[in-house]
Amino acid sequence: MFIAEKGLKIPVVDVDLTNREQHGADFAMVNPHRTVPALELDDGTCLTTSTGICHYLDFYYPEPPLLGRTSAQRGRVVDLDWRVEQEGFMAVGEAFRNKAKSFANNALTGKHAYSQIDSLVERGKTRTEHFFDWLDELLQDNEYLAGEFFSLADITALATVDFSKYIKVQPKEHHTSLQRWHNTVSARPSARL
Ligand SMILES: N[C@@H](CCC(=O)N[C@@H](CS)C(=O)NCC(=O)O)C(=O)O
Repeated sequence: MFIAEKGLKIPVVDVDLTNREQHGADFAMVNPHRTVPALELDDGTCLTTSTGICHYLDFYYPEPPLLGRTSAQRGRVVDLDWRVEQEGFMAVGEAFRNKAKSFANNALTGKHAYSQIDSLVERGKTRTEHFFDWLDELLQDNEYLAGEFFSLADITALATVDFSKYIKVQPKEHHTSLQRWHNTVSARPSARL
């Protein structure tokens, strides 16, 4: 979504996670942490987190700005993006990965085998509900997460809210600001790719 918002064309190589391609020798050379996305730079080095990739791309292609225009805006966007990833994305992941059979020995990403912990399924769901409460409150006073402008924090939050359908936790009817924001950002052409 970030790449589409920037209007960039970057060659994409799909990694088949359902067939554990991220654990194969080829992908381990790209990203030893075994997660997607990864971005290979012209000098052959690789960036291995969405945060690193988005900061890199924003520096080279500043328009349209997706990390804010001022230092204060940038600080706010990065602040929010980190919180969304930690308290939203990781919460959904906690509920999802500790339940899905395909993750029986990979409850955490990466090369080490971590077994599932049943009680983390419910905890992840509860954390996701609390995340939605927080998001709704934030969006009562803000059109987008960081204020009047669309940013990386909105992209991470949209991915998180959409991911939450897999753990059967969705924004509630009373989350009217969250629903309004979700409709707006989902309607962007970049969200439909
Ligand atoms: N935003 C994080 C997310 C990384 C992440 O959790 N990626 C998942 C897909 S959304 C993955 O690669 N999973 C591999 C696996 O489950 O083994 C990052 O860029 O590092």
